[in-house]
Amino acid sequence: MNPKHYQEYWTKGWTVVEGVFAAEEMDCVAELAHQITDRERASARPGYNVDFSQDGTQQAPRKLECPFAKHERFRELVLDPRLVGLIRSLLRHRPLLSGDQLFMKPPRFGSAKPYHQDNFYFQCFPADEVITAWIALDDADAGNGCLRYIDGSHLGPILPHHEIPGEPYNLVPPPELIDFSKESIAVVKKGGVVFHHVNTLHTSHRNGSDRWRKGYATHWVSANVTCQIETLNRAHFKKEEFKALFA
Ligand SMILES: O=C(O)CCC(=O)C(=O)O
Repeated sequence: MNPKHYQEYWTKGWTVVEGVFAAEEMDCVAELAHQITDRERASARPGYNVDFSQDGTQQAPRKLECPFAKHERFRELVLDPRLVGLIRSLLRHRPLLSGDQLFMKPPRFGSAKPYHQDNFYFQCFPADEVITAWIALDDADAGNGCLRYIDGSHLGPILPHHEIPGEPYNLVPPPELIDFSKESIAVVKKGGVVFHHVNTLHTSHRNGSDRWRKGYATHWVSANVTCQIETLNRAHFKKEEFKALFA
């Protein structure tokens, strides 16, 4: 871990490490994600797992849940020492995988993910021992809806979040509580990883480009982390079939 990344993570609440994986490795994983979302199409929830074009005539996958539990290849990627070593350095503790989700953001109509703090959903403490590693399966930039952060927001409180009408899966803080002057964009190349603290405010815009923007978000905690809601009850590292991977 380069000290610049460590410093940036703890000052801004996020950092980008380029070149963690090779582009070809990302293509294999992306292909697998497409195969699985194709298989799951019949049970996909519109708006949540699937995005629609404005005229409603086209649809494409938006989100694949729990890839780690669905295929060995995802497990190999997530547990790769190149990734786990970086997380361990930032977290300062042995990382345990709590959950994962793959955000697809299809070309032209991939929907926005509004501003939020993961810890409003997770409620895991101490927050400094909870981190997301977002693996770029495509080049991500402002054009195709890369991640955006409010620098330093991990140092503030967890804000109240309210449901967006018609989108029960999107909870957002009141905009007047967000300091938009501190927004930065997290441009990253395929194979790079964006790390963020669980309290950092982040968002991603709609994908108006003709390119995919796929990111595999993996959520990690240390063994000290506790939670009053069900987040950790369904954590991968606690599941009978995966326990040995985190022993
Ligand atoms: O990939 C995105 O657009 C959203 C990702 C996100 O909210 C997260 O990883 O916590």
